Amino acid sequence: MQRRNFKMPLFIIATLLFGLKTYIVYRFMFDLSIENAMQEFILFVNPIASAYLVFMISVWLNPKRQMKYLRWTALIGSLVLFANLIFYRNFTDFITIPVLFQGNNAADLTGSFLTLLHWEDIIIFLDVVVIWYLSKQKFNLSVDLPKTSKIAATAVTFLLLAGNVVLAEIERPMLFVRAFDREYLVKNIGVYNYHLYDMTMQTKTRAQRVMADESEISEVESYLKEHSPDQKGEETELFRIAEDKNVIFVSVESFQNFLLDSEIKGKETTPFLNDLKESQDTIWFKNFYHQTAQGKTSDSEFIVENSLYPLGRGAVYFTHAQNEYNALPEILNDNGYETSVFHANNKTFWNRDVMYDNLGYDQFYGEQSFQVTPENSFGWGLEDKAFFEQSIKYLQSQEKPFYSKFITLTHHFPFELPEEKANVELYDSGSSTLNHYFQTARYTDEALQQFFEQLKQSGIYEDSIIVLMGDHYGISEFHNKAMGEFLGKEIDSYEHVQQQRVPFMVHIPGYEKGEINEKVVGQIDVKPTLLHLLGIEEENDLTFGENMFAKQEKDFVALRDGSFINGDYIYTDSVCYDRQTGEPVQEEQQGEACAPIKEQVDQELKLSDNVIYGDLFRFYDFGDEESKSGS
Ligand code: GP9
Ligand code: MN
Repeated sequence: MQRRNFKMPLFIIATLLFGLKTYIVYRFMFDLSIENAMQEFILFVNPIASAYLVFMISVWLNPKRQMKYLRWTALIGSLVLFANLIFYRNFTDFITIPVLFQGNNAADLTGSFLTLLHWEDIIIFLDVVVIWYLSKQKFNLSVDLPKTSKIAATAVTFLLLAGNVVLAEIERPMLFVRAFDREYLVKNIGVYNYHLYDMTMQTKTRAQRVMADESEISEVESYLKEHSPDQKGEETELFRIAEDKNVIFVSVESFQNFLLDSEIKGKETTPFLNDLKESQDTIWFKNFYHQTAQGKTSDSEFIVENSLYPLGRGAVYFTHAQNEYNALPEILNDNGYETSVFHANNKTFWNRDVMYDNLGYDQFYGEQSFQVTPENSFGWGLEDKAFFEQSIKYLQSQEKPFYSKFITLTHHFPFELPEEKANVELYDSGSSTLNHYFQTARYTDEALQQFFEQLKQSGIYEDSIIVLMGDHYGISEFHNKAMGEFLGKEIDSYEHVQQQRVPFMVHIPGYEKGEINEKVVGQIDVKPTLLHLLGIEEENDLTFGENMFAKQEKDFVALRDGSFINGDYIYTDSVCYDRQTGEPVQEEQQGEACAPIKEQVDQELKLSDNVIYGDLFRFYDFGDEESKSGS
C-alpha cells in the first residue's frame, strides 16, 4: 500500500538523471585522460554530487517554485555543459571567463559552430526534456519537508562536497593552489564547480587590477633605474654574436647541477652534457640558480620570457595570463623572428595555450602535433628521444631566423623509465625518488645528444645557437638525507640553496672561446642575456635581471622565498652564510653583511609582484619598434 503511494521527489530524479548524463558526457564525449581507478571513481561520483548540490536547494522553495527552479536549473546546467563541449571540440580546453570574452575565440567558434555539432549531442538535453515533463503539476513531485529534514538534506551536500574535495586532493595534491591544468580540475571537481572556482579567481584578479594605478609603474621604473648597473647598450665581446641566428632554447625538466659529472657505480650520468659544458663552443654558467615557486616549469618559462619574478602563490601562467607583458617572443617577433614552442603534453597544462598566445608565440606544437604510441611513451607521455626526433621536421619548416623553445618531459618526477631504456643503474639509498633520478637524467642526456646530431644532419645547427637550461629542482628537501649520502655532505639550509643550481649553457657553434663562467646568475637574467647575444637593444625594457655577460654585476640573485645569493654571501632561513665556506657569518657581522641586500631583495620581489597583480605594464610605454635595432 505504502509502496504504491511512494513518489520519488523530482529533485532526486533530476539529480540522478542529470548526474548520470554529465558522467556519460565527461566519459565519452570529452577526451579526458583517465589514468587510474581513482580518477574513474571521482569522475563518476562528482557529477552526481554536483547535481545533488544544485537540485537540493529546491527543497527550501515552495512547491510551485521548486518545479520552476528544477526545470530551469537543468536547462541552464545543460547549456553550460554543451557550451563547454563545443568549446572543447575546437580548442581542447574548457571555457574560462577571460577566454570567453576574448573576441577571437568567440569569432572562431561562431564560424565553425555547425561543424562542431555532433548528432549525439542530443543526449545533453534528454534529461531536461524528462525533468521538464515531470515538473508538471499533475505529477506532483515536489516535496514539503520539515525543517529538520531540509537541514539534513543540505548537510548531505556539504558531506558530498567535502568528500569530493578530499578525494581530489589525494589524487592531485595542491590541486587548487597550483591549479596546474584545467583538465585536472574538471576531472576532479567537475565542470560546474570548476566554473565557480574560475569565477572566484577572476573576481580576485580583477579587483587587484582595478585598485592599481599609474603611479605604481613609475615606482618600479625608478627602482630599476637606481638599482640596475648601467649596462644597457654596453657592448661586450659577445654583443651581437648570434645576430640573425636561430635560437634553440631547451628547457630541461627537473635537471639539477649535481647531476653533471656525477657517476652511478662508475658510470657517468650525463656524458654528453659533461663534454658539452667543457666544449670550446660553450659558455657554461656554473652558478646559475632557478628561481621558480609553485608554478614549477611554467614559472621558469615566465621568468625567462619576462625577467619578472614568479608569484609566491599559484602560477602566473594561470592567474595573470591576460596581463600586458613585454615578453621575449613578442620582442623577437618584432625583430623578424618566427617563434614557437615544442612540448608534447596537453596544451592546457599550465594554461600554456592561453599564455603563449598572450606572450606572442607564433606556434605551439603540443601533444597533438606528435605521434604518441605505447612504444614511444611512458610516465608523463612522449619520451624525449621521440619528441626531439619528431620535432625536426617542424623545425625545418620554421622561417629563419627562428626562436624555438623545447620543453622536455621524460626526466620528471617520479623519474620512471622502462628497464630496457635505462643505461645507468639505480642508485641505492632510502629515497626511491633519488634512486630513479639518475636513470631518467641519463636518458635525457642521450636524447639531447641525439638532438644535437639531428640538428647537425638537418643543417640547422650551423646557423643556430643552442641554449640549455634546467627548469627547477627535481629532488626536494624531503630527500635531504639520501642526497646528503650521495653528495657526502650534510644538506643544511646553505647547501639546500646551493642545490638550486641548474645547468645553463650557451652553445654557439664555431665560437671557439668557450668558458666556464662562475658569476652568480639566475633565470631572471636570461631574457636580457639572450637579447644581448642577438644584438637587440630594448632601451626601455623593464627587467629585474641583467645581461650575464656585462662587466658590471648586479648584486644578487633572489629566490622566491626571499633567500638570496651574491658573490660573498648566501642568505636563507634568516641566516647569513659565507658563500665560499658555507659557515654562518660571525654574529656581529650578520647585519652588515646580508641586511642591506636582504632589504633590496624584499623590495624587488614586492615590486615585481605589484607589476603582476596590478597589470602595471599596461600603463607603460615600451617604446615599440623604434627602440629596437633591426626594425
Ligand atoms: C608539464 C611539464 C611538467 O607540461 O612541463 O610540469 P612541472 O610539473 O614540472 O611544472
Ligand atoms: Mn618541470
